[in-house]
Amino acid sequence: MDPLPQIVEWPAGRLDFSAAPLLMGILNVTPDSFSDGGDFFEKDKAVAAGLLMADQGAAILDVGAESTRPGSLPVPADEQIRRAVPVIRELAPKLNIPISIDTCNPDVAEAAVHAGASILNDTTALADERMALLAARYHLPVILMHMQGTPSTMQLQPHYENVVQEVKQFLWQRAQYAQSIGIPREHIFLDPGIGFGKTLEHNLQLLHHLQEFVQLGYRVLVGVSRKRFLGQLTGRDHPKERLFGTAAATALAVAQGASILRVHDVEPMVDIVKVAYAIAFSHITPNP
Ligand code: HH2
Repeated sequence: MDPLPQIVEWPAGRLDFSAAPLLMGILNVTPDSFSDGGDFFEKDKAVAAGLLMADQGAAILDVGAESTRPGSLPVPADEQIRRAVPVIRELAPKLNIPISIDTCNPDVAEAAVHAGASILNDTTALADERMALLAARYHLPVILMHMQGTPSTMQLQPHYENVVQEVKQFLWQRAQYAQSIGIPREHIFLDPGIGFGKTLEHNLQLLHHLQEFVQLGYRVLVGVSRKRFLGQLTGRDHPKERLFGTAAATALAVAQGASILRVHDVEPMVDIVKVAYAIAFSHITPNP
């Protein structure tokens, strides 16, 4: 397969992969996200947090208005729009990095795009055809994530014969589908969906074999930040105590070729990504 271009451009944005993997800063405008629910529920706090993450080195800002933590229920589209759109509308003109919208609802996605978002982060990998058509129509990059089940029940009894093969096959098929409706390969990012219908063992298997996902020929995004499997390994019950666990998993994902790391704590992860990437790929990122 041809190598992917270092610079990925689309009408409303651009990502430069030439120096090092990129950080996606998480901005949850929710009252109930698993680690930062309520922290950025007010618009002004959310905008300030977004600007800070961009300043700290985030290359993408991922705005989400619906928690997908285990056991959570869907948030109606109009409520997601009420939460996310004012924040995106205010942030977009102030940022020189793209905003992604973390939703599987096409109405939310379209409202977010009209407000200034230009990447679709879909935890259901374009299960709703309208998401795919939206991405194709506006030439938007898409993040295709794997999830077994739905957030409300996904952690009850996750089961796979071979988690790595099954998740890889699913993502490959979704990527083929995305390309078949006109989304180019460099606009497709694959994500194994750490914590989405997976036991500790499943998460570790996926992260251990991450390189196999990179070998599918698409860029890979990984979201380990503060997640429960880190608490299971370290005994740290509070998500905000999982910074070092996040750092270890992030560094090892970088070493296996991940291109985008979705994180809450942008500032420390900048250094972690640089060092991990330099060691793994003998690539020195110039300091500004
Ligand atoms: N993880 C979460 C949400 N969205 N999107 C992608 N592509 N990959 C992920 O791993 C991922 C995601 C869960 O984390 P967070 O947004 O912090 O929590 P919540 O869903 O409770 O808002």
